[in-house]
Amino acid sequence: MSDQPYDILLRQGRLLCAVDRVEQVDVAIHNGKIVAVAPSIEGTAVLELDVANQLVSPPFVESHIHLDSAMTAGNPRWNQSGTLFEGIEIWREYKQSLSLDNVKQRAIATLKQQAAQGVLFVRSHADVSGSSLTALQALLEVREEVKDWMTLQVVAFPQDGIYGGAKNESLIEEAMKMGTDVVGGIPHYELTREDGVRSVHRIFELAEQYDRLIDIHCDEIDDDQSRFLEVVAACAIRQEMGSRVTASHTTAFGSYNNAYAFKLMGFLQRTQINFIANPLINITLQGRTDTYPKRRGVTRVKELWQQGMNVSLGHDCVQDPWYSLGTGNMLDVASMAVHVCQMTGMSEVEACYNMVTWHGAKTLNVEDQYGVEVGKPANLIVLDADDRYDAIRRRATVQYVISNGKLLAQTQPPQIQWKG
Ligand code: 17E
Ligand code: FE2
Repeated sequence: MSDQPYDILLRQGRLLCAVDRVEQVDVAIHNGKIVAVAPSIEGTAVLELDVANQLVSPPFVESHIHLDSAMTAGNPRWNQSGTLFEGIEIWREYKQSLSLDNVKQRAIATLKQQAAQGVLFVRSHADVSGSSLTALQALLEVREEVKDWMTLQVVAFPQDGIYGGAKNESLIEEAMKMGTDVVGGIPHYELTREDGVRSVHRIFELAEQYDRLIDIHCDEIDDDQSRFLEVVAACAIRQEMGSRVTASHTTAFGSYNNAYAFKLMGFLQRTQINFIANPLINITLQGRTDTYPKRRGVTRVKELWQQGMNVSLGHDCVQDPWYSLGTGNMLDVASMAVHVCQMTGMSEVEACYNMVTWHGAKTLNVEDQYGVEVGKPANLIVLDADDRYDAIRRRATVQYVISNGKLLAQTQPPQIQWKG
């Protein structure tokens, strides 16, 4: 480094490493890159931040959200049954009157909320079924408009099924040509089991033809006979696409009998596919047709993680027909996973933090751009927390968000004035 000042110097932060270790370091940032990470860095900076006793972490990764429907809760009506399927019907009504500007404005507002809370990588689904590609067009434009501060991947997601409407198969192919990053699907909601199997094959075909990643809403139902995950596994093994493939939700895996689950787990380990669980949403959507005992309706997160599979966590929804709450905070998601998946051991709590950071980066195939390491793009966050456990337990404030080498957002942690 010359005697020129750095752009940003973080002083004495507690750096979270991918392995469960915390080191006290200074971090120097210049021209959008991390240029030094060391116990003590000489020199000055345009902006020096004293982050002693605070946690320096790579940013949160939101690996699964639907930005096209975000912030529409209650429109045109509330989801009374609380089910996935009523949510799809409400969205089908809402999407009749989608406009480009309306989708863009809600998506950008949601992305800003996420970024302010430390999320700098997002994978969003865009519904490409029905009558138009408005949602997709809007999110592709948003991807471009936010690219200086947010990495956004867009999935072509046929909410009504690739074979659930006359035009849907051609719409998803058109979406590939328009430049989506990922091809999606929803085999458990295709009209027949055979259509479901066919849809998975078609998705793999499109991914190969257009050289795209795959992320399928798979078996998001409490039906223990919903078994499209095995079809995804078979295609991933045969096409050798494992790390480029993601199975989202897979909630039926929580209902499979153990003998079948055991066999399936062996197949899955051969695939190296990624999993995304959405515990906030599936703990509320699933189990709705049960009386008691009532199932949790979340996939086998702990067991997949224990078997060495890559599992990340998504928020899935922010104020939409499926889930009316949410602010986009990934620590809410990690906290819910700790509870619902019973990951309360210390290494399990830490794993839940990793599922909203490193594991998400792996799911998105962005590991080469991700991490607080010299030479990488300067994307990092500073949390008002001691470690992973403390961050999740207190849903710690993200005090600084640095994106591409610039301070993007700053939040003051709450201060209690004791008046006793
Ligand atoms: N669509 C779907 O099929 N599943 C979901 N969880 C959401 C939308 C939010
Ligand atoms: Fe979803």
